[in-house]
Amino acid sequence: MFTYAIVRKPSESMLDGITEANLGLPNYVLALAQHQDYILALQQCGLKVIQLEPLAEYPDACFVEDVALITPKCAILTHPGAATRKGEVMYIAAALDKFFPSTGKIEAPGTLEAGDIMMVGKHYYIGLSQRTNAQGAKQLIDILERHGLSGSIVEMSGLLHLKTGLSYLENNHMLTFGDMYSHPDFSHFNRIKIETEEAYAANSVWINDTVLVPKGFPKALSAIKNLGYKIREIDMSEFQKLDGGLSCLSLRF
Ligand code: CIR
Repeated sequence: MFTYAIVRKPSESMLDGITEANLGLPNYVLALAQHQDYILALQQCGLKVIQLEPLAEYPDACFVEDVALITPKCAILTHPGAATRKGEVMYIAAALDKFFPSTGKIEAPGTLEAGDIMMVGKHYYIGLSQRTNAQGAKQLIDILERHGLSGSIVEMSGLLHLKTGLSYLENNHMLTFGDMYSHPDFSHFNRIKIETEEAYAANSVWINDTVLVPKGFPKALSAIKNLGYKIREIDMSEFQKLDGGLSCLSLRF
């Protein structure tokens, strides 16, 4: 169960965010409205939402999930692989200080973005991507093991982050897109296959028995409903234009 979420309001500079989506520039006013609805959805799941101020100098700073990993035992600051995102970390550190007496940290030459990390109970799967390298993953595994948790490295390709193609919905259920469906690391889960045209919905988020699902993906929606979850749809169109999925807009703990 989660109690809190941390989000960061998008800055107008989000128009300069990193993207390979080819969906055009986001509309800032619409993005703010979608972000407000995202916050409302978190609150409807029972979470207390901590809202951080926009950071104009960091266009991707609203994607807070990437700059820290919060576990029930510890918080870990990441070291983003994207050069323009490295500076976001000290700002999230300031916010986490209030909740966590000490935090671990990923250091160069390790890189890691927490969009590449999927939690399954006490185990953390870490995808190797353009943003997360093996040194970063190994550093994280060391920190996790010091806290009685575990981690393992997932080889993958063609995804921005591990959770771009994968979401754990608890109760052994997992959404999988593309190669992730047949990936041997996940063969023991009940894998739900997300179709190519609905790939974006592979990043959905379980929060206290509700699943937040991006709006506009009917097959994924009904597959998740069939698992017995309550559903809350959120229009994410303006964040999708920046390759941002549902999970990356919050840190949940
Ligand atoms: C980036 O490329 O870093 C941002 N435009 C999107 C980050 C999305 N993060 C995530 O899926 N965890």
